[in-house]
Amino acid sequence: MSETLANLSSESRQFPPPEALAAAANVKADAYEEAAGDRLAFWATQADRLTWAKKWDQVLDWSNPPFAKWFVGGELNIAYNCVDRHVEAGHGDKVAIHWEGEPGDTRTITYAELLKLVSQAANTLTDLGVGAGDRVAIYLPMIPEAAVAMLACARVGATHSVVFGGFSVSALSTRIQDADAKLVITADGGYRRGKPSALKPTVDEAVAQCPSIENVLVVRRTGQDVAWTDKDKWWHETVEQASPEHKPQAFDAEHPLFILYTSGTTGKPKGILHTTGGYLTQVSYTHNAVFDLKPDTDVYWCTADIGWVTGHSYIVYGPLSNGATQVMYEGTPDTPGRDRFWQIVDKYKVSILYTAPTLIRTMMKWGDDIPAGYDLSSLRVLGSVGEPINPEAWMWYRENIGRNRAPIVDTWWQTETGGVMISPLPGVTATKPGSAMTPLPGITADVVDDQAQSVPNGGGGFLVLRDPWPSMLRTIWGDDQRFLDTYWSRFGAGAGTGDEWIYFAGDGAKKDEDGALWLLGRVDDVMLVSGHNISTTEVESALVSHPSVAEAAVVGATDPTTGQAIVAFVIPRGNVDTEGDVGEQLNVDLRNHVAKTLGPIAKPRQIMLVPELPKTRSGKIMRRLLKDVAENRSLGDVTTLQDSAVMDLISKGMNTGK
Ligand code: 6R9
Repeated sequence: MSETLANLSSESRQFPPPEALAAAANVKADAYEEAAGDRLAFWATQADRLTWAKKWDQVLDWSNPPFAKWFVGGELNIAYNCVDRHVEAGHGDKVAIHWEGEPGDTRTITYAELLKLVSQAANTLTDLGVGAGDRVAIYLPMIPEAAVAMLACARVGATHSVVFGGFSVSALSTRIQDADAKLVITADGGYRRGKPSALKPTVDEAVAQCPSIENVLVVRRTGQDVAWTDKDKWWHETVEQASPEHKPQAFDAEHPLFILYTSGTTGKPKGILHTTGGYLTQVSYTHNAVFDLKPDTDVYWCTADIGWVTGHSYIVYGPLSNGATQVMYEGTPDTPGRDRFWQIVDKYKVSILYTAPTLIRTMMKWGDDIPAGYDLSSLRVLGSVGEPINPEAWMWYRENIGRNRAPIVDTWWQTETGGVMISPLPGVTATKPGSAMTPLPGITADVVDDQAQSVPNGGGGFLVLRDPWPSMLRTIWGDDQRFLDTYWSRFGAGAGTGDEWIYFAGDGAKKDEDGALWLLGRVDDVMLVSGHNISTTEVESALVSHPSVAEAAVVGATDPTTGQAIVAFVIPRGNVDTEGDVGEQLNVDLRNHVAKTLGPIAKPRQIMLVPELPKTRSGKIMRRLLKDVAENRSLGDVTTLQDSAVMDLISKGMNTGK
């Protein structure tokens, strides 16, 4: 790369933590010093949050980098830690999950009931010949059985691979084949956008191509008709009839817990492998620290899908290991109305809300008056994850949802990191809108140049992680070489330039004058305009700061004069007129607005006003597809797209120049 990422925008607003929250916070400022003093001792202390059947002998074995072993010699059962021990401690009647189905049906599941369900499911897995070392694919909607299935796998030592319900036949079958799974757990369907949406036909087609699958366990959710094969078993005829007694067995700290596939931009999906003791230690610690969870009084709600790592770490393993009471919601945010989220917050008195920038921007587009109609006074901590949150969206979240009271934690992490790595602490950090701020205690993140040299404050470059952390990925399933090549060969010992092993995250970042970290998007998406590297995030944030804009995505398209030119796709706010001359004028205004905010080099060549943007199921904008449109190419792989009709709309608009 010719020069470090251009660092164009600046932000001076800052919000200190509320005093009462700071005074009672689970984690205070001294945690940073404690962890900096002796990092391994710090993580050993956090591992004591868990109940171990056998204590470890060594905190970290890094003798064969970058293949880490944490809590060597330790043994534990994850499901025991997430369920049984809370019941044993007398919290059996406490609500674990307030589940809200999309059509309005509800279920309340206490920890004692969860123990029964998980034990029954574990017994069924054993009956079906699934045990330690086997792989199970889970393809379910957001119903409690999704969490139960994951915990049951963990309980018997089977490694789960959750695939987003709604992914295509080919996405599902390649994941089943790569992991060589024995069992699929699925449902007849789930509810999305007000109607039942079938899952079973996709599984049937996929399983036909996957000889490794011996059985398919089917939850009846919608009651729709399903075709039946001799591999199929109903959940209610097996699990719900099984014995509720199951004795958990302890597994080694490095026993494989799950594989989760990330698609990346090219090539076949990478099966990210996580193991047991280090993973649970870090997700439990970070869930407690970042959200300041008070298990006796908080009602926590993470709006992610279980098919995303956020659902694994911050719906299932983090919250349940901490004995939290949480809300789980099946459906879409606009069913039956655009107020569904705020109605749920009000109904369950949610106190901690964890959601994604894409949803915040969508809510912004729908208008301030929708949340204004609800009592949101229960909310005390707000979280964001998945993409950089534009300062404008951050301020909207703070004012309209947090009512200028609740601190926002913008949490940076990845499937690969397992748990949150960079985030404010709600009782400690004075936050800046749009910044993930600083690495958590026990984490060493840095921003470096091409030569792996740390950049000074005010500089930009590549985000890296310098020391191993407990919930780090252990490898890419079945492909150690790809693990080395993707994450460890760019800098440091993996590249033969030093003794240190440096993890390359693939994100661009900058340090501001105070050393706070600002994430700038994927390095692959960085645009090179007349020799300047410009981040997609900064141009998008400049666009979103215009009062007419709800959401924006920018890409670099090949250009004969500048190498690449900036093409922006913009969704206007709900009330904005985009017809005829008014639309033309808005287009000119927006281009000028970016030039004024960031400098003339960042002025988009072209702006497309569009009704929607292509997103993954986890809400990330798929810039790769927009680039195909901007460069007039046929579209690449669309199998992980949330709604494939969106691309037709955008391509049509592009061709007619609208
Ligand atoms: C948890 C998750 C990882 C990529 C990551 C980065 C982006 C996630 C972010 C963020 C800026 C944040 N990302 N959180 N960028 N600020 N708070 O999203 O995992 O699906 O593997 O994606 O998401 O680009 O590298 P995953």
